[in-house]
Amino acid sequence: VPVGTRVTFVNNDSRPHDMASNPHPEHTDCPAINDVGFLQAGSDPTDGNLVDGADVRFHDHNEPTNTTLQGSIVIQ
Ligand SMILES: [Cu+2]
Repeated sequence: VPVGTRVTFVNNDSRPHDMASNPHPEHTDCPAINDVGFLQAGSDPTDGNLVDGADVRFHDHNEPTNTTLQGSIVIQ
C-alpha cells in the first residue's frame, strides 16, 4: 500500500485477537499496527494509519507462534 494508507483490519473470527507488529514481544516494527490493538470477535473495523515505509509483519500477541494469525503489509 502507499505510505499514509489507512488499512482496515476486520476480525471475522469467532474469538478476539490482539494485533501487534513484529517482532514479538517488542512490537517495534510498526506502531500504527500496535495502535489497532485488541479486536473483538466480529468487531467493527479498526483503521491503522500506515505512515512509515517498510515491509512490516504482524501477529496475534496472545498466540505469537500461530502462523495462521500472521501476515505482512508492504508500505512504499
Ligand atoms: Cu507480540
